[in-house]
Amino acid sequence: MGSRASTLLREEEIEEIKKETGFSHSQITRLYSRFTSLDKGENGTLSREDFQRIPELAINPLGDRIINAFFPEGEDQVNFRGFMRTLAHFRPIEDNEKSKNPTASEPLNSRTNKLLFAFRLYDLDRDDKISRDELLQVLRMMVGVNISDEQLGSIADRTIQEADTNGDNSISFNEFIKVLEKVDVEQKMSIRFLH
Ligand SMILES: [Ca+2]
Ligand SMILES: [Ca+2]
Repeated sequence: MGSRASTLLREEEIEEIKKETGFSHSQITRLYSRFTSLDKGENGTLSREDFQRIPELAINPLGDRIINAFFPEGEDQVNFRGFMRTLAHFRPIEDNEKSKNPTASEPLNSRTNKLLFAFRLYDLDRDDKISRDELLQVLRMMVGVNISDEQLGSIADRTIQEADTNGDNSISFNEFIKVLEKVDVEQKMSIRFLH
């Protein structure tokens, strides 16, 4: 495969990505050129190192976790399709999507899918529960070194106590949703992409 061929995006592929992710044609082609500029190996996929060159991720305390979310389990490369599927979680919900037919399949950028994405940033072992330990790890990444382990521990305990309604000492996805019921997740988890 020549590298020239991999720099072109076929029309059919754009249409498929449009359907799957809700991005517009021009957003897809712009994000594709961003993708290819990050693709230093010029093999049509991104590695973790490629992602680390994105400044917004490099400075984000959860950057490594977010990067991880782009990779299917056990893989260390992501293609453009997979890249777009993950990015779609951050696509703002447009007004005309809010009143959508409820029987249609849930779009990737719906509130529930945004929350699920956030939940998985915590749930490192993917057992569908956030344990005290997993919560502590994320808290530590977010607050830096100014807070003692003891204080962090009590924040984690309190958070779990408040969220945990079935008493298993961990936070399930449903419990997570309830905690964030009043939080404007749509706003917080949206990135304004280029138009
Ligand atoms: Ca877990
Ligand atoms: Ca629980």
